[in-house]
Amino acid sequence: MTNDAPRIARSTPLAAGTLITVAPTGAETAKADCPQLPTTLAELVETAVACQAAGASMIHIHIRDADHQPTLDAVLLRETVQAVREQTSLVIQLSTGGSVQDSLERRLTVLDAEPDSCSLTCGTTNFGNEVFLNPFPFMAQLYQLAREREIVPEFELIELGHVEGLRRLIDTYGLPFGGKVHVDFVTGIPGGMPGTPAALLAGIQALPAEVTSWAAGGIGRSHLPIAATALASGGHLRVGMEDNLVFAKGQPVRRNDELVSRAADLARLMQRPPLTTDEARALLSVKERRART
Ligand code: KMH
Ligand code: ZN
Repeated sequence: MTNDAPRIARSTPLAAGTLITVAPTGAETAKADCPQLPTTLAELVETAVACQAAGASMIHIHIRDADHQPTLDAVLLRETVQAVREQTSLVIQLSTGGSVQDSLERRLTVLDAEPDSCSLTCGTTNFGNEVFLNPFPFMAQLYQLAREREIVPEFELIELGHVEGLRRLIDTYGLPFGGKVHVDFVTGIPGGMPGTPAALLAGIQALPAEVTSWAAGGIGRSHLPIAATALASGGHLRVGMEDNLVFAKGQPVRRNDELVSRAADLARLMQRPPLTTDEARALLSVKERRART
């Protein structure tokens, strides 16, 4: 035996660091059921600051109105982007998925708020008892609009078949703004791909060659096995109360930064420490929109 590092055959080159995205709010959980969910602008900004300190470098934002209901209000979206941009250096990603009740037209208007990034789900899917609509013409419109506005899309894959939606977008329209293709597997949604290592590995194998980075998150109790599988397979992480409200058995999540801290600890254990926000910006090729001081 020598002290040389063991030679391990790898099918996926391991990324050096880990992009940790926090999805703090979502559109599905009611404030009344979960008072610690950040739904006001002040709560969201405080969450963003704490999550950056804990190791997050991107935030996936859904906003709520004064009654804590999901909204795509244009003024509030702009205010939110501005406030998070002033208080943190996180990559700001706005959800274009909204809630299942939002119209396709309204979901396109999210880009008017000038985020760094936007989500783009690569196909229609069952979503619990609902249907989350993403017909190809809508995906194509969002893809082209994002490129026109110099916004980097994150391609959300909820079902295995969504890799084909992504492939069709790239084949038809070419690469997105910035030239990078970043994917996020959202696993474990009832009706989507299961939150299992086997399903995630199948998804990774099926990714188009143009993909430059990928992340994964698991809904509910699948979040830990999915995080461990992603880290071991060269992927990045998404965590947060949009996806998971239980920290451990009998222990509700009290704050989003608890989930980010645990993801950061896992990433460091795996020798893939959290990326800084500057490193995340470079990984995703986002446009610099922050005011120079
Ligand atoms: N709330 C879901 C219907 C996204 O943010 O782009 C859609 C969603 C995906 O959360
Ligand atoms: Zn979302």
